[in-house]
Amino acid sequence: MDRLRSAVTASGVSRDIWIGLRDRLQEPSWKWSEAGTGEVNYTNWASEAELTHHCGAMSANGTWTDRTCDATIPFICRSGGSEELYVVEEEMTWMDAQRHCRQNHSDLASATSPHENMALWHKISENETTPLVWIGLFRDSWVWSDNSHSSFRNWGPLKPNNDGRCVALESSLLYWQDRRCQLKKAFCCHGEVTWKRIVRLEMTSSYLSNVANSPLPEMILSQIKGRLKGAKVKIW
Ligand SMILES: [Ca+2]
Repeated sequence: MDRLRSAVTASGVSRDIWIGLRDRLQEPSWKWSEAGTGEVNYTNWASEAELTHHCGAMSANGTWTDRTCDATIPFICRSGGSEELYVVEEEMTWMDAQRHCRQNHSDLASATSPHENMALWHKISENETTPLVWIGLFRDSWVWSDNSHSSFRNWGPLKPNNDGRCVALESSLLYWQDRRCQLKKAFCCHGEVTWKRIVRLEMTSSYLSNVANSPLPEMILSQIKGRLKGAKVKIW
């Protein structure tokens, strides 16, 4: 997000710009809020058959349940690297809880294995007044155009508001919002950095008075081209 902001600032574009996230119009899939967690493989749903909402919470017995994301309940954050878990008893919506965790810790905690799930459950069980807490589980149908699995989302308040299936970074550079894909906007690409180096080679001959009229330069050039065959070198 910081690199994106720097690139947009450097470009001088002061309107909102397209980023590579779009709605794939398919069944939403579950993801973890924490970066680098990839697809959700391990699950611990109390009942998988009746999942209808878009945000995930952990019950007092360690199983997961889905809730509408606007529900206000306590939540559990993780601090990056330290593996430390923090239960925040203040009741918030899932999005506000995510924002709180990102600002004060690392992110809403995820449970990508039985071991991690146990750790979250133990932490939550320390306090009997929190029967249900938000964990970093959410589902959406947004996908990145480079097919990466990043679950990083940076929606502005009350976004997405379902008025478009493509995503733009707002001109404030703070948040994303959904916009109609037909709109024409500046955009930002990413790719590998290509380094270019130009080498100039000058040759002089002490025994040919008029090199330009001799076949020698062509012969030397074809020898060099032969040696550099296959290398990404342009000779002119
Ligand atoms: Ca919108």
